[in-house]
This record gives sequence, C-alpha cells and structure tokens, in this order.
Amino acid sequence: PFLLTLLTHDVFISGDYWTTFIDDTPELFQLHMSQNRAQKLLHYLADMMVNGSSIKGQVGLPKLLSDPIVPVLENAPKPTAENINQLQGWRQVLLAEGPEGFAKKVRDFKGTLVMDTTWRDAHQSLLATRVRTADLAAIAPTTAVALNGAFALECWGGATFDVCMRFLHEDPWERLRTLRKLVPNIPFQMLLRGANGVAYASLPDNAIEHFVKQAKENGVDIFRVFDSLNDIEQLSVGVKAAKKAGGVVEATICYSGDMLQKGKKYNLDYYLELVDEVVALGTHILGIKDMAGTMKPAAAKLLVGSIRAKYPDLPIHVHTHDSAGTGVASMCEAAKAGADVVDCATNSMSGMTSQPSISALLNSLEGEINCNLDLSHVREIDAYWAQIRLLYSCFETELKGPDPEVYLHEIPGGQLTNLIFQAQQLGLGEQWLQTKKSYREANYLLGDVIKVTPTSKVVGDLAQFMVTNKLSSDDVLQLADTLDFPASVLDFLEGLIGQPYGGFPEPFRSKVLARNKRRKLEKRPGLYLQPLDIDAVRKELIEEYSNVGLSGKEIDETDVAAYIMYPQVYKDFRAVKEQYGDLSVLPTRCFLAPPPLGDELNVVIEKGKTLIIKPQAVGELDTVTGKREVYFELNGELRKVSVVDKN
Ligand code: 3PY
Ligand code: ZN
Repeated sequence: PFLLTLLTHDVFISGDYWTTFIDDTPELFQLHMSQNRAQKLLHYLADMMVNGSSIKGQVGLPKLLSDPIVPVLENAPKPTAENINQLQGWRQVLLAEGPEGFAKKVRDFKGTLVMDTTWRDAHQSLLATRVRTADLAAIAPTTAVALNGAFALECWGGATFDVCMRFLHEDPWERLRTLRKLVPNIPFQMLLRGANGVAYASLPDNAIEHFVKQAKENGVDIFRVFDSLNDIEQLSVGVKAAKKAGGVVEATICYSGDMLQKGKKYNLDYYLELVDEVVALGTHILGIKDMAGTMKPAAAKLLVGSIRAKYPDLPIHVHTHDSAGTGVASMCEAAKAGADVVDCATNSMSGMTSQPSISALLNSLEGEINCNLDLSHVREIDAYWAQIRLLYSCFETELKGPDPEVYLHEIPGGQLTNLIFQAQQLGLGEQWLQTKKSYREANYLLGDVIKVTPTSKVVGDLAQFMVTNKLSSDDVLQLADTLDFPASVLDFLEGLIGQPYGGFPEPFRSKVLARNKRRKLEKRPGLYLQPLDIDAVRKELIEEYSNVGLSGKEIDETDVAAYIMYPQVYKDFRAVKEQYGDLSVLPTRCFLAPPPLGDELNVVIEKGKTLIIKPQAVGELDTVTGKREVYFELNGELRKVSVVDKN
C-alpha cells in the first residue's frame, strides 16, 4: 500500500520530489516507517510460529501466559513521574554532595543500607541474565517508590551488557537510559570487570575510559570495580576510569574460599594487605565480593570487623551469593560488624546461586539494625517478581537446595547455575559430580586462583577438558607438554588475564607455554596494547551503519563503546535489528514463545502508536520453496508473511 500511495501522490507524479518530498509529506514516510516496522515484527512472530523460539539457553515455554501485573503499593504515593521526581533518595544525596560527600553520608548513616541486585546479579545468577528491559521498566516506577531508601539498585554491567545484545537483541545503553528516567531517586550501580570493562579480556586503557565515561553519562552512579585475580594493577585501570568520569568508585576485593580454614592461601592477612592497596587507590567505598558464597558468617564478622577496626571511616559494602544457604546469616554478621551496605535480592529472585532474600535480611535485623526500607513495600513489589520468575521459567536450572559443596569447589553463583544447566541438558548426573570434582582440581592445577569472571571460565574450561578427556590432576601435570589445552587456559598462563597472587604454577606454566609458543607476560596486559584509535572506530561505524534502512539509528558514542567492547556481537545485534526491527517492544511472552492463534497482542511501537496484532493461521508447507505463509490481522487488515520452515 505504501508504494501505491507514494506512486500516485501528486508531488511524486510531478517528478519534482526528491529533496523536498520527505520534508513536505512527513506523514507518508512515517506511515511507511510504521508499516515497515510492523512487517518486521510480524516476520519475527511468524518465524517463531513456524520454527519455535531461537533464544539460546531456552528450554520449553514460559509458565506465565499473561503479561505480568504491576502491584499497587499500599500507604505510598502513586508511582507517577511527578510523585517520583519529588522523592528524596540517596541519589539526591549524591547529586548534592558529590561522590566523596555521598560516601561520607553513607558511612555516617546509623544502620546498614541495602543494595537490591534484582535487576542485574539476581537474574544473571538464576535466569541466565535473560530478563528484558520492558520487564524491568514496567516495575521501575513502583520500585522507585518502594525502595526509595535503598543505597542502590544494581542494574547494569557484568554479563548484562553482552547478553542484552547477543540474546535479547536489545541495546544495553537504551536499557540504562530508560531505567534512569524512571528512577531518578535511587543510585544505579554497575559491575565493572576492571581492565576488562564488561568483556572477558583486557582492552586498551583509553577504551575502558571511554566506556566508563559513557556509562556515567547515561545513568550509572556507582562503579563496583573488581579484578578477577585481585591484581591491583588491573583493578586500578577501572578505578581511575570511574574516578575520571565522576562516578562513585567502589573498588572491590574478591573473596575466595573459606578463610576460616587453616592453611588457606587467601587468609585474613592476605585480605587486609589487599585492602591497604585498594584504599591507597583512593576508593570512595570498599567492596567485598563473595561471588561463590563461601564467606561463612564467622568469616564475614572477622573480615568486616578487622577492616572496620583498621579503617573506621571507610564505607564497606558486602556482596554474597546464597549457594550454601548461609547468605542471610553472613550479611547479618557483616552488618553487625560494621558494614554500611549489604546486597540482597527481591524474595522471588533470591536464594541459591542468587543473593540472599531481602525480606529475610530485614526481618533478621529487625529491632537491631535499621536498613532504611519498608518491609511491606519490599513484600508488595515482590508480587511482580514472582510472576517474572514464571515468565522466564524456560531459563531456570533445576536447583533444589543449597550446595555445601561450594566450600570445596568454590564455583561462583552465576557459573554454578550455568554448569548445572549444561549437565542437565546432557542428562548426565554423573558428569555433574565429576565436573565439580574436576573444577576443584583444575583450580589447584592453576595455582589456587581467585575464581570470578573471567578466571572462573578458565578453571571451568580446564575442568570440562579434564572431564571430557577423562584426565586426573596427575595426568594433566604429567602430560602438560603434550595436551591441547583450551584457549582460555593458554591465555591465563600467558598472563593475558593478569598476574595471580603467589605467581603462576610452575613448571606447569612453562611447559604449556613452550608447547604452544606463547609469551610470558610479566606485567598487566594493557601495557602491551596500543591505545585504541577511537576516532577511527567511530568513522568506520558511521560509514557502515548510519544510513542502513529506515530503521537505522544514527551512530552515537554509546554505539562506539558497544562496538569496542564486543565488535561481532554488536554487528550481529545490528543485523537482527535490521531484519526484525526493535524487538524490545514485544511483550516477553511473545518474544520467547509463539503467540497462540487468535490471541490479540497490543504492541506499543512508540508513544501513541500501538499495533494490534492477531495471529490468524499458519499455511501449508510449500515443498518447492520450503516456505509457509503465516497470516495475521494487523490493526484490522489482513497481512501475510512467508517464512522458511527450518524443521
Ligand atoms: C560478572 O563479572 O558478570 C560477575 O557477576 C562476577 O561475579
Ligand atoms: Zn555476584
């Protein structure tokens, strides 16, 4: 219909159309754009109706068949933009006082504040990071009201950046901007992997600086910066970038193993010395990151208490995972020992490999420590997350209870879920038991390293290599100069992830590197990288994408940063966008699963523009073309899309 309208339009027929036509008749082009967008969305739905969902890691269909309902808070202002803009949360303190003043006020607060990790770590740990922006945005205004007293919402960084583009076909920057507008009162925290940014390996320092600057400008307030080896040189790259961007810096030490056990490499002395180095970097807040959940309550008390005694003015923020089931107890001990902030997740997204439950923590501390939150509001917003958990049930791992073996294998929460998921997919219970055992052995083969992204991947890859090839620890040592180790193991041994505490394992390292003709880096990897020519990257992207199709968006600095972090993922993301348009507008149930025939979907493609889509029928297979026609009603008109049947 567009072409016909266009061809019969007077101006077009007169021939004098090219430069002025778009300006003078914007309604025609807008119509074309919406029709084009609608057609692309129909294509996505049709493809799913014929071929099923193609989202990686998805097993089965969502258990929630309707759109989730946002609860109404009792005894609270309505979550309108006007009301929310009047709220005075910790973000207002930050905006008024700046990072130093903010940190001081946090330290001066009489009680322990809470950071809610639901929007990042909780779904990264439980649902393979698959929660979409639309589902976060829907609860954001109510959260702004309910959690006004929270220290922060962790909502970005870690795996969310990569997964957003790669599997959800969404722009992570758009997520950040969207949420920021909806929540002006609670600080946003992101997880930054030090010199790796949000990637898995070091980037040139100027690329990290550029990325962090965009993150700050688009809505991140607090940067939790860690390094997977607690390598202070690596850590300082992220710390400097966050400071330069004007963010609150939370330089973080990673806690590994159970320091209460005698003879452990990572003991109290190790952590206290590390804290001295972190403090010397000039951090605003100290983070303690217990990514595997191996920090027992007594360890939390000892570690936090010792740091508190040494640094009375330093704000301390503690993070854990509940894999062993002791998360609430550990956070309570941390709070009592002087932590200023502890991490929790909304109840329906807590426990096991995620953070401890927020209500459990608040109830445990009730009467003793003020956490600045209203328990009933915390409970009320969780009703939403109970539905979200069902909506994303197709990414669940069957975890039935705490795993005390975490004290032995020390697998970080998110990775534990992934590894169990993989073993479940293969249906091999025996294999899972073996993986846990090999993971433990792999850790010691590599020198007992801190395990968190990306070192956790190195240990995991070596463990899976050992399981697949039926190798014991002794076999690996003896055959070190004959085995073809996974690439990540070679990268680690080369020094591409940084320098481990206590050095690399020898003679294992030398043997493996010699066989693979790899270097031995003695300094942080960034020092071997040339600064990135960011202007050249920008130019390249503008040439490639600026004018792609009518849905092409102008390249901005966040695209440049995304491309630098994940070049191929960014390109694939643009290609999907070109093919299907902006998929983030689809409700999750029909993003993840084909809509039932006769269903009515209301899809808001932009403010004031809603598409009413009714899937009508799927046609017979055309054996010549291998395609099927799929029929829809779109805003009352019949539409047909033809897709290849891949089955
Ligand atoms: C990440 O780096 O994604 C993590 O969550 C580390 O714990
Ligand atoms: Zn975590």
